[in-house]
Amino acid sequence: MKITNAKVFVGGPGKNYVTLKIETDQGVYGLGDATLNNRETLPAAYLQDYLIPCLIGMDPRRSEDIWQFFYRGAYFRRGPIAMAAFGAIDMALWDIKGKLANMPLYQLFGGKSRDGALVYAHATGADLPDLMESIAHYVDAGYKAVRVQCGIPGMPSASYAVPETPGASKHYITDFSGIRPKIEIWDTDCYMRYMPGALAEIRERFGPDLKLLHDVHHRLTPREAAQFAKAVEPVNLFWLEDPTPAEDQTALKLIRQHSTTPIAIGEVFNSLHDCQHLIEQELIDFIRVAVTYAGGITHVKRIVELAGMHHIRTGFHGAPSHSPLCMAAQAHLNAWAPNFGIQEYLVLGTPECDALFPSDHQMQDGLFHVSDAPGLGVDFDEAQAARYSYAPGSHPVVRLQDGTLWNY
Ligand code: GCO
Ligand code: MG
Repeated sequence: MKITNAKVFVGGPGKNYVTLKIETDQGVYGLGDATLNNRETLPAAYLQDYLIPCLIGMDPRRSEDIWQFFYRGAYFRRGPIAMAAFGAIDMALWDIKGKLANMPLYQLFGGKSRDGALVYAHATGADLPDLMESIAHYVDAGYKAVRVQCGIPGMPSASYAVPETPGASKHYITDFSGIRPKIEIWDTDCYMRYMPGALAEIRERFGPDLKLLHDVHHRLTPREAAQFAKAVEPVNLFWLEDPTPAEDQTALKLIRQHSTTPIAIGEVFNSLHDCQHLIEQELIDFIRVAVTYAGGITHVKRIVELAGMHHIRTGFHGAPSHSPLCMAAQAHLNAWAPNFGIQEYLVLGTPECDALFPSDHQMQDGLFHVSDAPGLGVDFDEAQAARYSYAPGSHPVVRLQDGTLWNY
């Protein structure tokens, strides 16, 4: 069996999905996602210029050897661009494997460990009352877990992922007005003074059962993060995400020494080696890698298994930038993983997105039910894809009030 062709598509409804389609001499094809948010053309070029020419003629069933060929063969290993490109190939090869076996991928991993996988939605508000409304909306829709973010009084500009005016938008959307980023101004004191009390009010209003998550988005120093994690302990968060930038992994030790608030980290990691210290030292509770950014199913499965040996559960990244293909790959891992925790979930649901990526994955009562179709269980409509093209966008850049550059 041989790979005969591979194509890359960039674009989508309000997103720049990078979709790989691998075709074979037996008519079976596989689909993979290489969407690296706001840097989408780079994994697309990596695939197009360097990987696809080598892929043609390979046996698609040898997904392990192909992964090793590209990873070890690259010499300059790791990094989000290369790993997203390898991830897309790996996902597509697993998709082909599932179709050849006539089985959904979770069966190839070892079968289901649960019927539905717990997901969390993003509730956001320009201020606390606006956030309360957004949370109530998700609770009414049956969600059992919600990530909560709101505007902070005194904060010079809208902080991470929240709309500027109440009711403006319930989702954080990439700014597609061009490559030059918007500037956000951050004030740690305002955040530290306000947010623990706001989280306590949310817990008070929604009771003990609702799982509450909060994302600090790398904004605190280790000492501030330790203080914050300790202050919010009575709220009983499901997790506190990215309290500090995770390059300095010893920082996590200080947080652990001061608090039992569960910590989730890893959405910017792209390799097992980025997670290894945090996992082996048991400095986190949830690992947040995404199948796309971290080299595909083959590599992420290794991360999940290492995490499981250290009581760490999964909480795969599921920001709106991930295509339904990445979300499907994660859904199959979620159905299988003995140490599954939760899945961030925002992607599916618009008619345009469903038309581009038809599937019968189902969300019900806050649980994700993976499709039983062979492979990933998501298709890709090339005629629909022709409607879209790349639109340059960027993440904001964050500065402190005195102009000092900070972490987005
Ligand atoms: C999350 C993330 C995202 C990131 C985005 C960057 O928890 O979902 O923090 O919102 O900001 O993925 O590209
Ligand atoms: Mg995050």
